[in-house]
Amino acid sequence: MDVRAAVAVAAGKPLEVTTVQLEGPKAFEVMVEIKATGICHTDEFTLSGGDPEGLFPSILGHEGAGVVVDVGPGVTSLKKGDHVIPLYTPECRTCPSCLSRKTNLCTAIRATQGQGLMPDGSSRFSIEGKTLHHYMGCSTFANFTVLPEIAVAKIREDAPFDKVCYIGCGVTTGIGAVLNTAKVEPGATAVVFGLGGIGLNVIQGLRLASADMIIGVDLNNDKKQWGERFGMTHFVNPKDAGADLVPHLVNMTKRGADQIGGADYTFDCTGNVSVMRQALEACHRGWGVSVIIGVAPAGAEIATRPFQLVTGRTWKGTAFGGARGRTDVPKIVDWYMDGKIEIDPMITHTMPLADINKGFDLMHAGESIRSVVIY
Ligand code: NAD
Ligand code: AHE
Ligand code: ZN
Repeated sequence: MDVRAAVAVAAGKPLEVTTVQLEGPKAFEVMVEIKATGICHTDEFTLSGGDPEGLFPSILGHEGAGVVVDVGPGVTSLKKGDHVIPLYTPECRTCPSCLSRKTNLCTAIRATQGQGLMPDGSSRFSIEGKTLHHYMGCSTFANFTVLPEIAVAKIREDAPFDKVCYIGCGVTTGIGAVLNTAKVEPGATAVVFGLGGIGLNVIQGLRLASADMIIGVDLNNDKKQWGERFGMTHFVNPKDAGADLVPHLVNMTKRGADQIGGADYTFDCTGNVSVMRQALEACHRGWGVSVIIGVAPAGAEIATRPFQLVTGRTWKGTAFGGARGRTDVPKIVDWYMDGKIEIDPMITHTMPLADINKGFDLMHAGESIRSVVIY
């Protein structure tokens, strides 16, 4: 069938909005009509050419919500009409990773997903007979897409697509990094580097976890009021602290009889490897935990003195906030619907698919928190 999609034709080029062809779902697959999709910094990262797994031509997008319109043979957990969120981290519940209970990184279909293909090794998307690659197993920059059944979370029907699409990546990643990966305890001190679509969700996760001191760090002073809106208690612009940023943060986090300083938890939400080092080194000696959320371009590497780890700091990373999508995403939708977490104010811009490149422009200009394409 013909569908409308924004095609990533080559690295660094604007998306081309056009008609492409989509095959129906095969065994254990479903077709979903995407009603809305957020634009995440990771889409920009791949489009820029920085992603070692980036493939062109492809249909990007991984932060969607929509309705199941067709199911392939063998599908048992979904039916036509179900409201769903696509999952770039699937949850098969049978692979060694799912069964380990130690990770959310299901390995059932990771190899083909990284090749831009469905689990049977083929693509459902094409244009004039030429193959188009899927992206992160989702390809939500198309008004219809095909997904493996294990990569779909069924959600309640009263949740608005144009808001809960953000749970498909940014909300779950930020809040999950706090609750699942760092396991922040009440009263903790925390520093969040980068107050964009992810960092603000880390901040609201820290508020949910009852952290005491939540320091936000961003180069853009406009982010101060954004951070405060979601629970940030202090703001630092690295341009003001200069080379002394780490000692400055360590000093700020000295409390009571503890004159060593350093945060209990820090989070990198920038994808900049120098910031990742600062985040680790701003952690408290003996117990500080630093969580890397940002994704860095091909060739980038992190560095620190081993002494930083010898003296008890822990460096961790998280994908999709450690969330098991089919289990956790419906719960996070409930949290939103019950008013436990906020989404609406972070969706600063909406646009039709035809204007999707404006969403990328707004991100580059630092003017948006989240842009959402509404189909
Ligand atoms: P964004 O562009 O909305 O926000 C990034 C923020 O970082 C901006 O406010 C920017 O001003 C700030 N910043 C940039 N350089 C900085 C520096 N040197 N010091 C302090 N602040 C700085 O991006 P986003 O959507 O919030 O995504 C953030 C990162 O998280 C990206 O790298 C993205 O690819 C990654 N990400 C990872 C996961 C995951 O599962 N691990 C999920 C989603 C996004
Ligand atoms: N393909 C990149 C890595 C990109 C990456 O780390 N992606 C995160 C999600 S970012 C969402 O906005 C992720 O899920 N990682 C786990 C995985 O299996 O990809 C590269 O560097 O090769
Ligand atoms: Zn994302």
